[in-house]
Amino acid sequence: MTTTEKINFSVADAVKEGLTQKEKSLPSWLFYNKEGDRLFQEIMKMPEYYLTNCEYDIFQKYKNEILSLISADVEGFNLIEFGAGDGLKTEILLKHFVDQKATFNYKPVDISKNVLNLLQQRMQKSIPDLDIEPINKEYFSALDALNEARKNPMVVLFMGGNIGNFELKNAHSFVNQIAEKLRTGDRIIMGFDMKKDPEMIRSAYNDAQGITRQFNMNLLTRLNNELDANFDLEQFKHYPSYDPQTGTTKSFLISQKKQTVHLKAIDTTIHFKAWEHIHVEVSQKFDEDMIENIATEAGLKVEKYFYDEKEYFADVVMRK
Ligand code: AVJ
Repeated sequence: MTTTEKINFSVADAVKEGLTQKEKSLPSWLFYNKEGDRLFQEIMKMPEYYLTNCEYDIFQKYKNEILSLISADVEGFNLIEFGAGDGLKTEILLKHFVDQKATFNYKPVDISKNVLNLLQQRMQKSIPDLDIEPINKEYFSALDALNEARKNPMVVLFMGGNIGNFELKNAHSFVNQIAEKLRTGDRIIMGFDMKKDPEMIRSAYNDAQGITRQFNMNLLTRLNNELDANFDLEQFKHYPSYDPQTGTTKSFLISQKKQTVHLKAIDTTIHFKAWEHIHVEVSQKFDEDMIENIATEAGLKVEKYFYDEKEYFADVVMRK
């Protein structure tokens, strides 16, 4: 097999586009190959990564209130989850809903068939009475498919603070696009990481053990392996920043000297100036005004903020 036959073309296109722009960048979905998934699991266990427990605590504490809110005045509801992951947190809600004999079905949506299979196995084992139907589609086509058949209201779950990976203006348009497909009375439950002590935020993306550093550097290893590139990892450094004015955390890989990198599989040569950066991730932090603006622009009303005890994180219910 030749090199060009082996390469994954969506990775190739994204990398070529990102590294040949004036300001170099790589899309953050590139983090999540096998090693990236493993490192992200490690990140979630780090003492500095406060996000992990917040949503877990919120669901434990408010599962009943959440159910009351979404099941009032309806005969049943369709619970759609975007990017369900391992389902650990969703399981708390689902178990409670089933125990309370709520009328609903659960439709996890993901573009990875593997993720959906694992999730389905897990849920069938832990909640045998759950009505679960995985949808292996992109988010918006999944909503379209559901809209054709459904009678009951829809509740769209988007947890984990994943909305933070969008640049703020893209977060607005993402919520706008979901809301366009909703009917009056439908809801979105979305997890937002809130503004807090800047030192604390920066540590979450710059941990003492250097796991986040490895997570970021793994991007370069991935390009070396998949695109036959010759990034010298010693010559790049991981640098995260947090700007309290905008609430934006950004992660960069910074070239520590003038150097040239060749990506053989896509026949591309990239020149770096000394201290030139590659922008690799955004992690937006929010306050209530920002969330209010997102909802209002999309024609939604914020019904309720559910906070963890320290108010680090909010699961927000918005209604059309
Ligand atoms: C999965 C997007 C919520 O931004 O906090 C963690 C990803 N990146 N550490 C986040 C991430 C570096 C994470 N999200």
